[in-house]
Formats: sequence, C-alpha cells, structure tokens
Amino acid sequence: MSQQAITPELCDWIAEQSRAGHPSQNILAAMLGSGWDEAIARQALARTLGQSATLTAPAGATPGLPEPDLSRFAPVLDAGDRPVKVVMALRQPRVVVFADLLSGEECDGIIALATQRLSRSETVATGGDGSEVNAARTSDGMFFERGETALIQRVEGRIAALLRWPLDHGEGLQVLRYSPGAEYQPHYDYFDPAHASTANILRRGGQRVGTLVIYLNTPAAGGSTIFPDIGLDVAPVKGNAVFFSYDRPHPATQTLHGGSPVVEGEKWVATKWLRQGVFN
Ligand code: PD2
Ligand code: ZN
Repeated sequence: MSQQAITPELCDWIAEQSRAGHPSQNILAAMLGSGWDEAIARQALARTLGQSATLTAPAGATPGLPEPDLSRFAPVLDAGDRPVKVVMALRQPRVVVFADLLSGEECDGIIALATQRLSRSETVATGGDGSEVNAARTSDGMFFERGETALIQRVEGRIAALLRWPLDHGEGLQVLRYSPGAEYQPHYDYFDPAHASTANILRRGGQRVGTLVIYLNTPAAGGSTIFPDIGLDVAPVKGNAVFFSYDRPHPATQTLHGGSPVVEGEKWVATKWLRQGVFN
C-alpha cells in the first residue's frame, strides 16, 4: 500500500470497530494484515481512541507474564499437588527447564488418551482462517479440551500453580508424536500480527504469552527442543518440561524455537500455550 494517510474514513472505521467491541490490539492486527504501515496504524489508533489504545492487552487480560516463583532460588517449587524441580533458568529470554513436572504414569496416561485421536499436525494457514498441513511440522497431533478428563484437569491445575497464570488463560493441551526423522522447524509460538488470520484468532484470549512443552517420553536419540537465537538445546526427558515466555509478538523476544529431528525411537510432547486473557 503506497501513500498511506490517516483519513477521516479510516478514523471512522477504527471507531466503528471499537464500538463493535473489538480490542484495539485486534484492530491494529487487522490493519497490519491489510497492509498498513505499523507506525501509521498506531498513530491512527492513538488519534481515534486515545494513546492507551496502542497498548497490546485485550480487555480482561492479566498483566505481566506467566512466571514460576524463582524469587527464593528454591530448587524445588510447590506446584500445588506436586513438588517440581528447577533444572535451569535463563533470564533473557525467560526460559526455565523443569524436572518431574509429570509422573511416569501421568505421561503414559496422556499418551494413551491421545493415541486414538492423532492426525497429521496442522499449523495456522498462510492464506486466511483455519489451519493447514505444513511440511515444517512432520509430527502427528491432537488437542484436548481444557479439563477434558480428570488427568488433564489435574495437570492443568498444576501448570497454573507452577506458572502462576490463571487456568482459564490456557489453551487446551496439544499432544504431538514425532516418528524417526520427524521435526518441528524453528518458529515463534505467538501469532504474527501481520498475518491475515491473526485479528480473528486474537478475539479469543488475545496473544500467546508463554509456552510449556512437556516431554511425555524419552526418545533414544534426537528430538531436543532447540532455541537457535541463544544456542540452547533442551533434552527431551520423560516428565520434564521447558517453559518460555514472550512479552510481545516480535522476534526481538529471541523465542525462536524448534523440535530437532528425532533420530531413534518416538518423541511425544504435550504443549500448553498461555494467553493474555481468558481463552474460552
Ligand atoms: O516438540 C518440541 O520440542 C516443540 C518444539 C517447538 C514443540 C513446539 N515447538 C510446540 O509445540 O510449539
Ligand atoms: Zn513451538
């Protein structure tokens, strides 16, 4: 789009979207999706709705980020119904590796529940709404509803306590199974503000602000979760998990991450994505 200008028509459209209940973050995402320059879009939002409109959180969002309580350097944290060990913590970007978040039986139980419902994993479609099969992600996957079974409920309650983030701000757990050779190429978990489908996705709970990948088994070789920007490889060990958070949908968060190819055996993970607001 060339010659972008803040016209009265544009301001009317922004005001109309706001009156219809769309958070300013979503309006901004829609403008970026249709080719508006970000600086001009933010200026137009600020001019129409006031400066605070360009801040990112949706109505009802919880301020801050999910974050375990590492303030006392306690090597074992109380996650409500289970003590969870801290293996390592990086401050910038925030990455924390936990051990024994789930028991062996809990891992096996989730795999058993998921097995019957696996299908080839999809990612957010590049062309519009919905999702599509993507060569960058060669695993099989499924989603649980939040609270779908007593086991899922227990695990979700534990995650909420550990990361001090409301249970209803979490998406349903996603389970992935990687066969030998399967991988998940490096990506960001936040929704790209420039993507056409993002405004729609953000209506439900706002942006993702944190990810917890839980390892449900220990593959014989390969399958580590990699963070290329910071040179970190996290080994997939049954019951352990890696958590990372991101305060804005931008590569500057250094949260690029991927699942390296499995070399031998299978790899199973359960991922919990955390949103800014209530995800229903
Ligand atoms: O399985 C993994 O290691 C992995 C890597 C990157 C999972 C995800 N992303 C994810 O579920 O978002
Ligand atoms: Zn990811």
